[in-house]
Amino acid sequence: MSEFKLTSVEEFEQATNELLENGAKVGADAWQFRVKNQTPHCKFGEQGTCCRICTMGPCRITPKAPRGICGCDVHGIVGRNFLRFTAGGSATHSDHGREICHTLHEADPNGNYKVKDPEKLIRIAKEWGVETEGKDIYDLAHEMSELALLEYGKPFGTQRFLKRAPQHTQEIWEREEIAPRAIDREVACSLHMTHMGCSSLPEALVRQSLRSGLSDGWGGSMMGTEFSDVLFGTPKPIETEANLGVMKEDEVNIIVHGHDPSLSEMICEYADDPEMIAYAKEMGAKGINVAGVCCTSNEVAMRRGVPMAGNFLQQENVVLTGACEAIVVDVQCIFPALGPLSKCFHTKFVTTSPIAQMPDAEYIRFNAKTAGENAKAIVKMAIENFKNRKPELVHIPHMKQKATVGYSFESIIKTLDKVTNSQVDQTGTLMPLWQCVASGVIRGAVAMVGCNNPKVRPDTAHIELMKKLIAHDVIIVASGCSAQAAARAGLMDKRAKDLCGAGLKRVCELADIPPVLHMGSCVDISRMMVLVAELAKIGNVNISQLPVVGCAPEWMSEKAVSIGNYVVATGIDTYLGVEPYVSGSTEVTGLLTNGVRDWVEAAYTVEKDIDKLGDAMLARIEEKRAALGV
Ligand code: XCC
Ligand code: SF4
Repeated sequence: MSEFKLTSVEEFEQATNELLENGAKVGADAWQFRVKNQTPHCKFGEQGTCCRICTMGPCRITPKAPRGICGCDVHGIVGRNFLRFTAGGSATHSDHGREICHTLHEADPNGNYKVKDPEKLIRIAKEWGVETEGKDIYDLAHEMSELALLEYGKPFGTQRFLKRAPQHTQEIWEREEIAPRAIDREVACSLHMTHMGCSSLPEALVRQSLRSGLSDGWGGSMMGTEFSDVLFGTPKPIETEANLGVMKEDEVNIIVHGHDPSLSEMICEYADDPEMIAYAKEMGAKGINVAGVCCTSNEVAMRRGVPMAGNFLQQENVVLTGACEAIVVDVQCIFPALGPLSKCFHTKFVTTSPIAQMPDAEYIRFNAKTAGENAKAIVKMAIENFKNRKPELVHIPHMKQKATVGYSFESIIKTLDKVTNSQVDQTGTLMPLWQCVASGVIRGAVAMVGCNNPKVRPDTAHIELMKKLIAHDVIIVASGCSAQAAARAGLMDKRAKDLCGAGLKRVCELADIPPVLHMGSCVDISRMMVLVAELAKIGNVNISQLPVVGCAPEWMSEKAVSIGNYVVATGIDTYLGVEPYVSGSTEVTGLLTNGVRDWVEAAYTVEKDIDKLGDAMLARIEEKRAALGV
């Protein structure tokens, strides 16, 4: 085996520059150019001080004009904008979860979608108090999907999965009136509260932001994760590769991009179909290669080992290789730029969801009933497009790293049994992890999540922070584009253990894991919530006492704010490397970075200097350890 070396951000950039040169030959645009046209950004937007929720405005707050026409002050305006931002993210994640529940409803032993993890379905059914005895697994699936869908609109009660949290956390949520009710209600309530003439009190707006976030993390996202596992299998450790070098010069390259695994799973099925492979060969290709971008990539990497071509800010790069026959998208994080960009090459840009429709695309409407035919048509279209490739425009940067992925909560527990040094027999629990943390072999854990953002040199923050943290014996769980950054750099190669401090290195060796564990897509941050909940229970402490923090150093989307809010509201301090649009209000900023600690025992820290961000997290972890007396 060749010697192990991380891929550096400089190497990433070199590859990107070559691709931009490739694009220049055909007049391709790219985000790197558009950023220049958009800089400097609007100050009012950046600070959150512009209100346009009624047509008396838009109102912009300045020293000369401290109130909008209705009299709303800057704190009300910033708070309302923040809540709307959160609600957007919460709606998006949760609606993805809803789609999965609908797919579950279509599950059929002879249909497109099967129940691949019946055991998990039964486990959740029992958790929800549903009778499972003697029931056909498909009947149970349909019953569960209907119950799950009711979580979106039920008139009374709170989210079912809240019961997974430790008692103390549940009490906080009740006491602070942030226990999320029906998911759609929290989103609608957020829009209602921010309508002209409703809430302008920062406390009320921030409180609802937490509640709406919680309806995502412990509601819609959690159902999305759990029922995806039921349908497509619960991830187990699996080998894969990451970076643009996973694309193949002599094969049909199909890139799946977006979030919903219902589509990408089907594409993978058909790409493996002997009939399709034979057809590809007939068309002059050696085979069919599926690779992914963004979270749908994480989904199929976790379950099938499908390679990860790149993360968010690499989506244009896959087309710029000139070797992408089709980029097939479902929902979320898809650049509308892909339409015009694809036209510069032979690439087919295929949209599939009524939720994400874009110009300059081929729209093949995908749904659970026709999923098989749809996927087959898409794969065929890509195969037939192979001959249209222009060889002079093909440039695939030969850069990739090995990665072991697939660390669902369940597989983490299984894996950890290998390091158990427990006196009592507690196999199948997080006891080994707790012991590693309590003894100091591992100092703590950081959940690294979120996007790329051109405001940060792409991937630098993710990669540099991870390197620093693992060197200090802090284990990383990662998801979303952060996980892909890690994989592309090589941090999910088990050999990255050599970059760890002695304690973490030992754990990596015993458990045979990389120091950065891929927990999945962004809805799978719900897996991290389950992990901390169980760790707190087994250590008999509160979640907020654990030496664990969350970090989104390059985040950009509304979803990321919704995530941040539920992570904080779960009692986990959260560190951001990009500022949310709240700096215009001292009161809202004060609440988010400090005030909410009185409610939920955690708060946000914003720090744009990567090094300082890392130091702050390490200091917080050590503070928590000291307070625990470990
Ligand atoms: Fe999107 Fe989920 Fe962000 Fe990546 S990390 S850019 S939200 S794909 Ni979720
Ligand atoms: Fe202006 Fe008030 Fe209308 Fe907002 S709600 S646009 S601050 S008048």
